[in-house]
Amino acid sequence: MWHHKLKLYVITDPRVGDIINAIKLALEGGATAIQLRMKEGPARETVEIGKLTRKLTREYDALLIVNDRIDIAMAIDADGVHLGSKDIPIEDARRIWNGIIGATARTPKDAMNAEKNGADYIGAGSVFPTSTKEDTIVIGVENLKRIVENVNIPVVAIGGINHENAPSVLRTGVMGIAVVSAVMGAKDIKKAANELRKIVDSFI
Ligand code: TZP
Ligand code: MG
Repeated sequence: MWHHKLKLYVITDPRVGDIINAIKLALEGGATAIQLRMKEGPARETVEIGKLTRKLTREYDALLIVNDRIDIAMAIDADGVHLGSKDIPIEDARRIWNGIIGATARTPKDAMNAEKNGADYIGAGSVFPTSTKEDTIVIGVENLKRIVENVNIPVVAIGGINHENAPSVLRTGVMGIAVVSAVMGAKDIKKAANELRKIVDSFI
């Protein structure tokens, strides 16, 4: 089962210069999943980076999830795709994609709908304020817990999660934590991933 690979879910940051090197360091440190999140730039570039990421994630036995783009997920043989409210609806994605489908949710209602429509996991947040994504709504740990309690599929928490607040997030019963800055924004990416992984391992 792939669920346990949601533990430390590291998302790429376009602000990082050498994305492939950053991904390698995150995997060395103990990331169990990598999400390729490239909102801008040509699809061709995302596919190129995606193929290299596919090789690396296989080497480290980690999941590869593509944000937004089911076509790119297919082209690079990713394990999953992560879909938000403006992306292809889950039920339509399911007709053309046998892999993992993750769905974003801010409320238990969103999460229950996503589960009903065929999502395999929920990305819930933003748990805390974050400067990585614009226009996020902060839901807090209490609402995160309500989401976890209302679905049967695994929940990954996202948004402003770092080494300090990770324990409070992990106590809600999530299957993992998804981070951008706490790993990709660290001076020592490998060390940051390794320390977060240790925290996650002490709970899950
Ligand atoms: N979706 C909700 S919050 C967020 C995304 C992609 C950004 C999370 O980034 P960080 O740096 O871990 O707060
Ligand atoms: Mg999206």
